[in-house]
Amino acid sequence: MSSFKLCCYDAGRMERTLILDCNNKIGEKVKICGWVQVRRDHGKILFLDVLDRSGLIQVVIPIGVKLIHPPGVQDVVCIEGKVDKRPPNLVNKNIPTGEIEISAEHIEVLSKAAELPFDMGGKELDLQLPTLLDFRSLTLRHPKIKEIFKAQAAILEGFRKAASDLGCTEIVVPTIVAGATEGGAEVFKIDYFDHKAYLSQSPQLYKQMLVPVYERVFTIAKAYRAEPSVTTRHLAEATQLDIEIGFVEFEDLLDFLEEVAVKMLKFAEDFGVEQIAFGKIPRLTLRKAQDLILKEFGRDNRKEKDLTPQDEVDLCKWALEKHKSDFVTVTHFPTSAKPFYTMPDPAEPEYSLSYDLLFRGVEILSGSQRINDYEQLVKSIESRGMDPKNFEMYLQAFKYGMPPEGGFSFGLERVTMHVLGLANVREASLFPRDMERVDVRL
Ligand code: AMO
Repeated sequence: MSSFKLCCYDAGRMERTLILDCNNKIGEKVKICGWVQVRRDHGKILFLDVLDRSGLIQVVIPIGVKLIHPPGVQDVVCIEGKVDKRPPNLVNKNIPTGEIEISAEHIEVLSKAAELPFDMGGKELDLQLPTLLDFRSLTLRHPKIKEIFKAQAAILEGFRKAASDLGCTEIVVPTIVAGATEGGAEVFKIDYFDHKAYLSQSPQLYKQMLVPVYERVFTIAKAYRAEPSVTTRHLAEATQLDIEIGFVEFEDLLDFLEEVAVKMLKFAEDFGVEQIAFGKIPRLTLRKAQDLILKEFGRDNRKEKDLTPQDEVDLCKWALEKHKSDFVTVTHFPTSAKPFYTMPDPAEPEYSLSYDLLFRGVEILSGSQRINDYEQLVKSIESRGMDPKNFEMYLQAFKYGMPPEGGFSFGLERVTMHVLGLANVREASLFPRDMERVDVRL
């Protein structure tokens, strides 16, 4: 006799089987637990699509069984029943459990969900971005949205692997800091007891301080930018994937950054990523890149100190067409446009030993060889109107022996956005912060 009830978790019953493992249990009785994704009422038969961390399965609640409160969408359920093979004409080739279904015998609702503010059952979640973010803890459950952060987890794993392969030690650095690192204006001030402090704009200074300790380091760090503009590519809180390496020359750094980018993204390729063109990555100085923009695209931006967003798009178009590469490396940005720690090119000091990596039309990484000479670094800080006293701890690292060194930083959300072809960087952050939102709209 079948029994159906709405009740609390009953610990004495069967052990849970993961949904995907039901494929190996045809004809057996199982208990699955998960969320009701979709409910279909077909006259007297009720179908539920139930989802757990391993996958989704169709559950059939047979004819003749009356439920007083049939489970609804997003209810958390545990269902006991028999695993049946589906008739050949009802096989669903789109899911790994498409050849089976569960014929329910016992249903517990562990947690009842309130009525949803919108339909979550479709293949796509067709919502405007503000609504998608207003209901973030709910919309993250949708299979299409979940995929984004599975891909992001793979990017993180790929980065960690590539950094470890280079011999880097992982470090964790502070986000409460005494000063701005990347430039004065875009920094959040905080009240720190009776003092002023700042939220870190990047892990830059700390990763450099760790070079004399471990020689090669990496960190995955939060970076805070008080960006006053609302764009599709800027967040107020971003995640940076940083590497810093001692005993290197400029060309080595270019090799390393390209190697890490390729390894990291190859690792993520299996996670819904649009196929990436891994041709040999072209390298251009900023001036060569600007000449190319003039020649190929007819825009004269040779006086600009940086690439414009359209330049980045066009250079990537060119790289894909001519070099079958979704990446381009651009080097030698003007020294005056770069942070104080950037090494000027000894051959031409108004340009620096710096680089950006562009990917599918946007900058996903930047970095440089650093000034490693103590006196030169102090002068560089002073030349930008800053006080070396505010960098005392940082400067110690250079005073007591710092090899030639350099590094780079990827923006995790930008990488995620562009490998998946998302329209807005906010979609690539679990809980994005911008001028208008800290979870809720401000
Ligand atoms: P930079 O400021 O260029 O360099 O940042 C490195 C990378 O971080 C990402 N990023 C952002 N992503 C989203 N929103 C933002 N507001 C944002 N700001 C930066 C970008 C960018 O390429 N310390 C140096 C790196 C170094 O020299 O090693 C730095 O922070 O993808």
